[in-house]
Amino acid sequence: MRILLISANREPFPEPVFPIGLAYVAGSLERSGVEVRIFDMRHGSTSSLQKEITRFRPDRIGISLRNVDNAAYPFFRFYLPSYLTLIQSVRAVIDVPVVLGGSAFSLFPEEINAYLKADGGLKGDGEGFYEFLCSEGEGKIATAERCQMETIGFPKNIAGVFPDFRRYRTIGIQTARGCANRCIYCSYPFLEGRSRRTRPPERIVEEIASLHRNFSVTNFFVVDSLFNGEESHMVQVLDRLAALNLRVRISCYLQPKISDPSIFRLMKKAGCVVVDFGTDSGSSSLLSSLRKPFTTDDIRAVSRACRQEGIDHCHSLIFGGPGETESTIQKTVDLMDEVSPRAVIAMTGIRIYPFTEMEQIALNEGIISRGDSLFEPRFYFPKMGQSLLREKVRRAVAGRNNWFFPGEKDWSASWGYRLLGFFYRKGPLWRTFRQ
Ligand code: B12
Ligand code: SF4
Repeated sequence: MRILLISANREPFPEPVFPIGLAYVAGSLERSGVEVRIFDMRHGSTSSLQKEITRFRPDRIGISLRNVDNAAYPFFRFYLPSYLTLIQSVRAVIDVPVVLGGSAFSLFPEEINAYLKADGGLKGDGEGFYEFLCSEGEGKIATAERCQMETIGFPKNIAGVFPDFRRYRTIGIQTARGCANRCIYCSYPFLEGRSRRTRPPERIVEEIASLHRNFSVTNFFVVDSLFNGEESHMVQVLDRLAALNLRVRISCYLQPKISDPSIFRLMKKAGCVVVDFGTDSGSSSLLSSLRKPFTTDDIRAVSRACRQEGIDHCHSLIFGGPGETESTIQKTVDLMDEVSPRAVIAMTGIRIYPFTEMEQIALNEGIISRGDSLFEPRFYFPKMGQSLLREKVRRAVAGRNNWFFPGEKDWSASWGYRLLGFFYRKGPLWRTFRQ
């Protein structure tokens, strides 16, 4: 069987992201004896896709849909019209089943299948794609079994299967799936599961070492919702990486809570020199209303430890949770001033996802009504409303040049931003901010 996998994502902001989901799907198909290729719409045109389809003559086409929208307010972007154009251009040259997957599809399977008039798809882990196709699954929407974490991995020769592989300056690596926390707005536990499933540390480090040695990859991003979701597992991975002494640079998301600050020394030794903390707020009352499992003292402690070890870090915030007021906004700004990270990335308003507590809160507060679709993005704002919230945040942050608001401008269309990305090649763009 021949399967062509297409990555539909073209979004360049905040950086083009390597389609790691498809790399793992391709790896599992290859191990099942399928002849597989990946085509990337980020780097290819419609006509080059059509040429590739005519040349490869796949028996099935799998399309990976990562993003529904950019989850940013007020400049939100809805990507489905571009996916519809893509699927129409596929149908114009071949008549084989076109099957969907990816995080966007897992969040809104029925809506997306109907919008794109596709031949069904698989929600959740894509490692079960071959079994899904073999059980005549196309035409249906199925939920994948959670896969065995020791079986996941890239194809043997990723650059052969995926010719555009070398065009990515940062390659994703996954060490675990799932999150046991219950932050009120978060869709990750729905997407990956409510318990944490870890990959064997030796497999993760082998993957990094082989990408480094065979393809000269030096920049990696750990795509886990939280690299430190299970600290002891993260430490095992770091220990093994540090022992190999590879010349690699690793970035990751962490929750701002660590049992022992010396772990940051180990991180640095392992090459993990860029950290993005999912901090959300600097106000204790907001942290508890969002159900964050850490305190403002934890935020202080991790920032201090990063500074001591020379680890570049940023804090990602969300303004506008239930109970946000002028005073909680000010507390957050004060805490960021105190801990002084390289950058602060802040969203105002919270994208409401299905199956989250936020959906229920928004229903109770009359922000959405029962039966409303959340497919086209809807946002939660606290009682003060969106314009006053944005105004108060703007005023509180005035004069600080290390703060960045992704939703306040259509950055994808900004040439300045693209040029910055072209010249700056060592990790996330927020590292270009002056401290
Ligand atoms: C890491 C991450 C980032 C990092 C990426 C860093 C990097 N260099 O890779 C950064 C911070 C840059 C980022 C940015 C953004 N992100 Co993001 N990100 C994630 C996160 C946490 C993990 C994604 C990942 O790589 N997962 C690991 C891979 C292995 O999983 P996967 O892609 O889902 O693939 C599996 C399955 O989906 C399936 N599958 C995938 N494709 C296919 C295809 C077929 C045919 C089949 C059958 C199966 C299948 O199989 C795969 C293996 O099991 C997810 C949340 C999550 N937990 O999923 C959000 C997520 C994908 N991001 C999201 C968003 C919105 C964004 C941004 C638009 C935010 C913004 N405003 O800037 C940008 C867009 C960036 C871009 N250029 O596209 C949303 C998308 C949902 C939505 N609202 O549209 C998510 C789901 C988070 C959320 N809010 O729920 N992100
Ligand atoms: S925000 Fe982070 S810690 Fe909270 S549930 Fe989501 S992934 Fe887990």
